[in-house]
Amino acid sequence: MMIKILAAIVLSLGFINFSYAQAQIEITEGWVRGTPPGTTITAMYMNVENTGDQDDTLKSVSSDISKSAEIHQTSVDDKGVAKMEMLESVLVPAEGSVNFKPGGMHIMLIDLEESLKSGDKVEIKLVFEKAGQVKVQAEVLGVGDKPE
Ligand SMILES: [Cu+2]
Repeated sequence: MMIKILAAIVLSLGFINFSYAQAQIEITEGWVRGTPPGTTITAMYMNVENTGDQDDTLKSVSSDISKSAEIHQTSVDDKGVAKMEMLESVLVPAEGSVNFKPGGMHIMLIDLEESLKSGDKVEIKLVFEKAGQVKVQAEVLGVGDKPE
């Protein structure tokens, strides 16, 4: 009986240590581009900072305001044509950060339920391999606006 209790204590201590060592994710500067009427797709941008001492990976994204969401990378090919490709995941290095910004990586919100007006707030859910689910409140900016 005593051995069982000791084992339980050791296991729970091990678990606590493990959770302290996990990656810690902080999202700042989250914003979404507003949409003109009739547009059903837009992009969300943010800065993802990993303050932990282990690498973490963004694995999936979703939102309540769109039927689907994808991680995209915009790139310009050798003919000067911009195109977007879908990324399966994004590595966020320990004590590092990844910036999602116009012309680079973004979260594509696809099949919006309604158009997004400047000043609206939307919630985006990010799932990281180690940090788990992280919710982001992002402000909607005007169609042509840039963040401050
Ligand atoms: Cu895109």
